[in-house]
Amino acid sequence: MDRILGIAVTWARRIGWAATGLVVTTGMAWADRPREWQLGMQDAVTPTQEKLAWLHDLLLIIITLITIFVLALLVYVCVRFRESRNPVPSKTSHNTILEVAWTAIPVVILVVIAIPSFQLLYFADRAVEPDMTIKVQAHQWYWSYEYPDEEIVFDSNMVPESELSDGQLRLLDVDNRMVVPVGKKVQVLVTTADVMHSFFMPAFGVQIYGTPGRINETWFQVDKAGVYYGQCNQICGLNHAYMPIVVEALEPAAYDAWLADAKTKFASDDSAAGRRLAAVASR
Ligand SMILES: [Cu+2]
Repeated sequence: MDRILGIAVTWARRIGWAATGLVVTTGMAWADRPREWQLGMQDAVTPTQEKLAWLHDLLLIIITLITIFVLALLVYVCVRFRESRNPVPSKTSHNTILEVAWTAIPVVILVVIAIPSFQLLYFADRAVEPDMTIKVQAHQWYWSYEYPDEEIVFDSNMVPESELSDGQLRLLDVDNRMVVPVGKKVQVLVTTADVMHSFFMPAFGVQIYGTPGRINETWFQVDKAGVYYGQCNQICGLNHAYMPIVVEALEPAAYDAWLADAKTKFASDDSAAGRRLAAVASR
């Protein structure tokens, strides 16, 4: 099954790449973002998204087989039992074996879907022994990222169209990226300072609501260095479309260098952190 899925996915990706017209991102490390005429999902860079893609592919096969089967039955019935071919209809109204089968088989199919589905829900829910924690706070209309262990906190605002520099993506690039080390389990705590928002990173398989007065938990582990793009995907007001998320995954040495720099640039002062907490608590 894995092999068949693998081949199907490889071909889906090839078609997707051909359709994008091979957008060239020269001089950049691996990056994933929405692409023109994209088919399918972004490439997985976390274990969660790998499992999500696998489940999606499995469901696609199951639903395709069911649809073909039902369509074939309908066509057969329309042709075989049309009035000219079958002028005297049968009065049959019960068939025990058939009725047991069409109850039991769907149940089996649902169980086959439910087992990996629940496994994945629990897997994605929370990090077991995370390496680090990042607090994500949503605002109308930007994000702030806090690294409590490193005592840094900073805001991340979209780069307006008029200020885009070469290679920056319209509506997707930000002034300050969230930066994480490759291969480390990052616990993510999400909340909001005002209305509901949602932290959505397609290549990570992460989508979690920021709910006023609550802290929601999720995690990711990026296995490939690069720049990844996401967006708020809970309608949160006028500028909902202008609060993108950019996460940069760096190799450990580069991450340490970023951290040293960030500690001087973004040192959290207690009054600002206190104000944020008060804003959340007062909701
Ligand atoms: Cu939002």
